[in-house]
Amino acid sequence: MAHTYEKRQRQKVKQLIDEVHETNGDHSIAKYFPHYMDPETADNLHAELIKHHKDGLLKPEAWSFMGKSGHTKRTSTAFGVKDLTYTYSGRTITAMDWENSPVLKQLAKELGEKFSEIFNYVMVLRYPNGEAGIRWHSDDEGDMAEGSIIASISLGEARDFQLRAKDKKKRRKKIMTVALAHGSLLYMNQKLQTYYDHCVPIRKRIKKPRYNLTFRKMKMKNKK
Ligand SMILES: O=C(O)CCC(=O)C(=O)O
Ligand SMILES: [Mn+2]
Repeated sequence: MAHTYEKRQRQKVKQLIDEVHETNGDHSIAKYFPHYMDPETADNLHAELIKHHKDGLLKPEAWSFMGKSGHTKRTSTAFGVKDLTYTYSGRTITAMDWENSPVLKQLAKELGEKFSEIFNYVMVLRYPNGEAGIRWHSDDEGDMAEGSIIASISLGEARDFQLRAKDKKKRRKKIMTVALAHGSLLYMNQKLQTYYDHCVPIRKRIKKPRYNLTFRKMKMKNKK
């Protein structure tokens, strides 16, 4: 059973990556590492994130749209070079110093070595259940350093992650979906953000939380 599931996941991911390569010609790259973390390391990191949540470090994100406003079901926070900011969808998330989360600081170092990148910021998102998602978007904001890749780690309940070409003519098979597993790593290069959008769709049958960490390199001028 688990074997069949794994096989299906591998096929889906292969399809996702092949399609990204096939449709690009612009060197957009997504790579998925389903077992990046061994189960014990993943569980320990998950426990650490639950602790950050219980300590009240994650906050709901404000939104306003066409005269309406509210808060997302997701909560978020960030760690990194102290006071480095990231503004997206009209809200700014300011990093707490890495020293507030030594585990994330260490992971930033490891991932940085793996991908030859200097990650100075990690955004932490918590989806309390499948009622929370993130709409179609790309992470191509001006705050990100030129050429910065994103290393995305998922913990807790697996959630579907979708990719589609921004260019409607290139969408052909439309949407690529992969369920991001506990302890997995998704690598995205910056060109992927230029040519593709991604989202985490709402899945009402999912009742448990999921955490997502996106390690990024921000422009250093973005300090408060
Ligand atoms: O939760 C995810 O896997 C994606 C999160 C995301 O797209 C973002 O933080 O920009
Ligand atoms: Mn994103």
